[in-house]
Amino acid sequence: MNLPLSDELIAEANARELAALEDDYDSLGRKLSRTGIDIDAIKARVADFSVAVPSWGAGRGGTRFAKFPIAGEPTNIHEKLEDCAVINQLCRVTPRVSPHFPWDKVSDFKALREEAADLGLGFDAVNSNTFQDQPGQAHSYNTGSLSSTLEATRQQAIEHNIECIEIGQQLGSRDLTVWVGDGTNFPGQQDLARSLDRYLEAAAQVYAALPDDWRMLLEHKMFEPAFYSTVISDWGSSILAAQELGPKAKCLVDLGHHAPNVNIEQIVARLHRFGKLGGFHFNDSKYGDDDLDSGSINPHQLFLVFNELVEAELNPREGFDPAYMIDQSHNVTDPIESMLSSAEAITQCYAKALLVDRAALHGAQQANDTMMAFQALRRAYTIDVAPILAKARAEAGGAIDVLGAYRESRWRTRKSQERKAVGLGAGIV
Ligand SMILES: [Mn+2]
Repeated sequence: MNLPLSDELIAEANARELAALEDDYDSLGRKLSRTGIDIDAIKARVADFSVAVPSWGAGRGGTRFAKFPIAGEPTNIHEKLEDCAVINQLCRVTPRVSPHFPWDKVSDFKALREEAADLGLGFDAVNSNTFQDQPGQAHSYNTGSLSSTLEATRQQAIEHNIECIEIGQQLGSRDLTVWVGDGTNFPGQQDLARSLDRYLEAAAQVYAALPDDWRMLLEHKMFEPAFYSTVISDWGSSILAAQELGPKAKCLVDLGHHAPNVNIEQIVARLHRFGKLGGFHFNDSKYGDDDLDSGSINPHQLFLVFNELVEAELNPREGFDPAYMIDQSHNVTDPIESMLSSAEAITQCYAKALLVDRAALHGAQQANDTMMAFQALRRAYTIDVAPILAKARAEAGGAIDVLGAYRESRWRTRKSQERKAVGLGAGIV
């Protein structure tokens, strides 16, 4: 393996932090043992946890108004993989990258898989793109893609998704994530029922091309780019489509793709109940699909989502194996720093959910003791689990202080001297 940062840099940074970490870890261990929790067992669960990072998240995002690139930003999939390797080397919870096509297209995918493996990375779900036109494309997606009224356009979208499956097989992926921007901006623009029929018929052809051990993850989104109606707008449309397509079709919940204040943890529980929870995209939002950093606005909601995911782990339904991924847009920060911070926030919420006294919670629920049921969650939420994560990271070769070690590495500055500049322009990602 050929990791991007030097092990000595991480070891030296850790040496300065180790005594304080041991002290904090031992103290937290004594506190948890008083309630019968073995901190080392929690640490082992945390060490097993992982979340994928999106290849496109390695670059700076933007809004439809502007994008402000930074010097040293990755310009192609090879440089994106390098940056993702830096993230994983420091935090040790992001060993897989979710690629996006055609953005990450190369001529030799076997070589790309080896290149990633050499950086300590594998590939997660492949993402198709039928929401924008590519140079030289025969049919525009300006009428939609899988639900377009134009048969040739639908066929092109089907073929693109099947090509993504074929690429994913070469990369070692097992999931195809399908998000379509299809929808309308005007009442009457399209028939609401017939557009779903067209989507289902086209999606069934993609589904038919799935290898036996593959899943098709349907990602719903309430609005944008379409602002009046969206074909797969909510978890209801998503689960109906997944049920119609078959057992390999599952629903993917993106934290940002709902109406404000929707109870997303309940959606997680519902989808799991029917064996249809296939994956989760982590981000945060204030107004809508803002793609803010995970846990930056509402960490308590993130904890409540993980509380349901841990409940789901304890009560698995058929094939429960959710694909966890960060999906956010880094418009004003160094994307590596945002993903390090987000991976930490996500793993913290997972660790806190593991600390919930399930017997106390379920007992209080059964006894209709509302306050004690809530307190079972609150007690876990208020525990500072940072020492558990830091120790798990350090034992896996990562950094105790991930952002500190990253800044010390001067990675971005060094890359700004090697990589060519990214152009200006708008760019929702
Ligand atoms: Mn998403």
